[in-house]
Amino acid sequence: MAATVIKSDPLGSFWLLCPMFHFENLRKLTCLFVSVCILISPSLADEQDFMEDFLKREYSLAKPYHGLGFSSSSQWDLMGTAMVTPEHVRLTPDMQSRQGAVWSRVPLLVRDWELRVHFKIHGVGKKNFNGDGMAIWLTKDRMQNGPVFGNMNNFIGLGIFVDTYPNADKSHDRAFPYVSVMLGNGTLSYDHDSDGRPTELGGCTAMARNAVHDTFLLVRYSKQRLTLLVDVDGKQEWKDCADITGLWLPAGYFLGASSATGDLSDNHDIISIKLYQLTVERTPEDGDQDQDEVTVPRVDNMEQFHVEVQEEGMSGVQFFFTLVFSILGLAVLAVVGLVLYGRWKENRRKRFY
Ligand SMILES: *[C@@H]1O[C@H](CO)[C@@H](O)[C@H](O)[C@H]1NC(C)=O
Ligand SMILES: [Ca+2]
Repeated sequence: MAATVIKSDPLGSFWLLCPMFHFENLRKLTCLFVSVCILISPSLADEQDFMEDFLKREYSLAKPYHGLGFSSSSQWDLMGTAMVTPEHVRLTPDMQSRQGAVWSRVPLLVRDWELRVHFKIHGVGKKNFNGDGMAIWLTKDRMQNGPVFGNMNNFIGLGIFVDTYPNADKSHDRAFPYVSVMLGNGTLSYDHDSDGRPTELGGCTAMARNAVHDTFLLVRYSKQRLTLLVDVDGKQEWKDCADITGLWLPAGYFLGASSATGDLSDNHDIISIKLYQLTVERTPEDGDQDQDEVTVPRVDNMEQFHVEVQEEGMSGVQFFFTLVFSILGLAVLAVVGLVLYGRWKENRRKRFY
C-alpha cells in the first residue's frame, strides 16, 4: 500500500510517511532561512552604500589608475603630455608649451548627473607668472589638439575653465584663478586674449593654485539647469560659482580634462573625476521631450547674456569718460563746422564783389 502511495504522490506522501519528516523539514527551513538571509544581505549593504550606488564607474577616473590609457579595458585615453603616477594624472608638467588631456571613451548617456573633479594646480612660478590653466569638458568631439586649454576651439558642448593667467589687459575686474562656464555650439569661439569674457555664462574667482588643501569642482546638470560649485578653501564646503537655467545639452557627449602651458607653466593634475547619477522626479513640464530633440547645445537666454557681458565691460568711470569725450568731440565738430561755414559765406560774399 505504501508503494502505491509513493507512486501516485512521490514527494508529499513520502515525507508524510517518513519517520525522518521533522528532521528533514527543519533542515529545509534552515536552508530556506539561510537562503533568505543571503538574498537579503546584499540589499542591506546597498542601503548603506546609497551614494556609492550612484557613482557611475564607467564614467569615473579614480585611484588606482590601473591600465589607464593603455589597457583595452580602460575607459579613458591619454593624450599629449598626460602621464599617470600613483598619485594623480598629470596633464602637463611645470614646463613651457605643453598640452595634455585625458578623455573618456564612453559617451555620457546619464540624463541627470553630478560631476566631482578633484584637481591640483601647482608650480614654482610666482603669482600671475604661471599658466595657462585647465578645462573640464563634456563635448561632442574628443582627443583634439587646440588653443583652448589644450583642446580645439569652436567646440560643441560644455567647457568649464580654470583659468590661472589673466591675459586681458583690463583684468582688474576679477582675480585669478578664475573658474568659468562656456557652452560651445560650433560657431562660438573662446577668445583667449579676453580670458573668454564674451562667451562666459558665469564664473567666480577660486584661489585653487598652490593650495595646501584639496581642491574640488562640482558640476550638476538636471532639467536644463547647470550649477557649478567650488571647494578650494579647505573648509569642506561647496561655494556657489555659477547657475545657468535654460541650458540644453544633447546626450552622448564625452567627458574630458585638458590643460596647456605656454611661456608660463604649472603642474596641472587630476586626482579624480567622479560622475554620479542623480535620481530626479520628473513631470511632463520638465521638457524631457524637448531635451531628446536637442541636437545643438544652446542657452535660452544666450543673447541676454551677451548684452549683460557687454554692459559689464564698460565700468561707470569708463562710461563717464566716454560721455565727456563724446560731448567734447561734438563741440569740436560744431566749432569746426561753424568756422568752415563762416569762411564759406565770406568767400561767397567776396566772389559777389
Ligand atoms: C551659436 O550661438 C550663436 C550666439 O548665440 C549664434 O549666433 C549662432 O547662430 C549659433 N550657432 C549654431 C550653429 O547654433
Ligand atoms: Ca587666461
